[in-house]
Amino acid sequence: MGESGETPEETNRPAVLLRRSVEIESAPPADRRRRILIVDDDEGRRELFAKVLGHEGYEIDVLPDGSALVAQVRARPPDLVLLDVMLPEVNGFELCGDLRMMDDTRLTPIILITSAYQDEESAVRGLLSGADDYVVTPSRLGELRARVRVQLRNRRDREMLQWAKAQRATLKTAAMSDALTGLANRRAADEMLEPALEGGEALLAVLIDIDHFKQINDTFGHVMGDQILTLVGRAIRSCTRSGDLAARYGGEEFLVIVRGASLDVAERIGERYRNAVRRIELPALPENVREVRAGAARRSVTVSVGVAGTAGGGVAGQKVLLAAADAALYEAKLSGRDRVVVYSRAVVGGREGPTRQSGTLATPVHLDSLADALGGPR
Ligand code: GH3
Ligand code: MG
Ligand code: MG
Repeated sequence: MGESGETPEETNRPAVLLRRSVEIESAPPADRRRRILIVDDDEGRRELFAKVLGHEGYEIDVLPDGSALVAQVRARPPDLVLLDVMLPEVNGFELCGDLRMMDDTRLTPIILITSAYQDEESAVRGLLSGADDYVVTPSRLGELRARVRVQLRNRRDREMLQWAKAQRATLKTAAMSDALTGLANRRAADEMLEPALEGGEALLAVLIDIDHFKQINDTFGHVMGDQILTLVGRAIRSCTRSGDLAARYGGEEFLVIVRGASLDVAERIGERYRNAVRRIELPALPENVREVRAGAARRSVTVSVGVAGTAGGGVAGQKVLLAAADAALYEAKLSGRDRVVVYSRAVVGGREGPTRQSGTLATPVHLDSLADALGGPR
């Protein structure tokens, strides 16, 4: 998917995809008709098994030997394989090993067919070669039916368990994601921040807020507003390193947690995000709002960025870190928007407050008063 030339529909994709995947996972494995593959060189027995198991309601495939086994399981994956031990050329033990090596059949139940005159050793060897069970035939057909049923029941239990696990993972992902942008949400950001700060990690909190977003909504409508939010989210994601976390932290506010970085690089990183958003091409507007847009003189989306860090003149504690980033963001808004302000306690003669690397402080904010106002730990 290219960054430019996208239609407004495409820009909504992450949210739609997320919702759809949740829906797909919510259907448990279907109680479909199970398919059994019988591999036996004795035609009479093959037909007998096919008839007995067909009566049980299973779909039956048959093969006289192992030569076409791989192609068969790929074309029509069985839910269970009934495998004769004594086959011409390649015997059942080896075929059993082959099936266990293939992704398609690694977990497919295999029942070996041994004849009454074969000894215990062949049953043991069969089980050790990867079979799940064996049955002595053809005399004990009731037992064959029961063993097939047990294996298929076990398989179904496994499938249900896998489905439940996948379901849980999907729900967890959804609970940690922002449906509109596909980024992490506030909860995910908080859950990442807390242990990182407790562990004393050097990190930056980069708070990014869209400028005049209310005006964008008022001028172009909420649908376009949402599309722009999605595009901003994508721009932010595109410059976030793996291991860092980009989250939609509030309505039109984003938080990036940059790990292993100190305030020395804060401004550069903030600028990276500011510029990424500046480069966004706005979606094509419907005819009737084009004139309004020209009148509104807003041809690009801009953001203000506040950065605070825990190392090199930084602060400690989650609340204070975020409040410091917020104070820096506030300063960026006050001093004209579309800019980056870094909160540093080191820069202005030991005074604490948000500061731009160049320029003067418009509103110094003291960490003490910040923490007091928040009533939390520093
Ligand atoms: P500033 O430059 O000071 O940040 O101005 P602003 O207009 O961006 O800030 P303000 O806080 O006044 O308004 C934020 C707006 O963001 C108001 C709200 O309707 C809009 N908004 C918040 N969440 C969403 C959303 O999910 N979709 C849309 N379309 N708009 C949203
Ligand atoms: Mg045979
Ligand atoms: Mg805003």
